[in-house]
Amino acid sequence: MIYSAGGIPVLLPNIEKPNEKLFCEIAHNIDGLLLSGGGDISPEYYGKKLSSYEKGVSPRRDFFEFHFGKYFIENTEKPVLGVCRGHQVLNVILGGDLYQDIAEMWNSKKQIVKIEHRRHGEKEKRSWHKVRILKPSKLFDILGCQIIIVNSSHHQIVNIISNRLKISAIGPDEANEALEFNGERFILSIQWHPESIDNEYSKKIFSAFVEASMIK
Ligand SMILES: [Mn+2]
Repeated sequence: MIYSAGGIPVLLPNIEKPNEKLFCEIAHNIDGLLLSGGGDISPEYYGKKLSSYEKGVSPRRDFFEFHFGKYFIENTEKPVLGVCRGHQVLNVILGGDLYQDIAEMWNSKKQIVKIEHRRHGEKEKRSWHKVRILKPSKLFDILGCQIIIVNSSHHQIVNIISNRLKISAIGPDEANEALEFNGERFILSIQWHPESIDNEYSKKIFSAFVEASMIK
């Protein structure tokens, strides 16, 4: 998606014990940071204990993404795009937290609407649901419409939002489906997987990110 949008995708080295010099070199040499999908973040990064809910936790990946992501946000003005796990990582880096499982959200909100966000069935198919894009928002400016249908394969959901971010999309159950930076800088994250949806909306998200990355 990055390449199709005119950018050059580069994988970052997941060094076990990164230091600030490495962070500085990488941050200097890339134009934007994409935080991609993956397993659950260790809840120690948002002040909770590891539970039976967490799946696919990678301490090494968590350490690199949390510390490099924080360095990149604090020391550059370059764009950041978060996808799925990356959406959650961004919120955690900036001081927010997560429901460790959708069941926690259901229990805490006592809401009537319960929709499926998780993968389901024999082949672990992704669910699909509507999201409402809030406006004014950067995401609305990018997509140009208020309701879209997105895929969904997450069982954790953003709970407390970082005070440096604001909500830019919600699900029918008010689950947080997108966040963006309070301010001009391009920092945007989405809970769905646009890279697996072949439509205009997905292309617009990656094009906006690559375009923002090219501004010097
Ligand atoms: Mn969802």
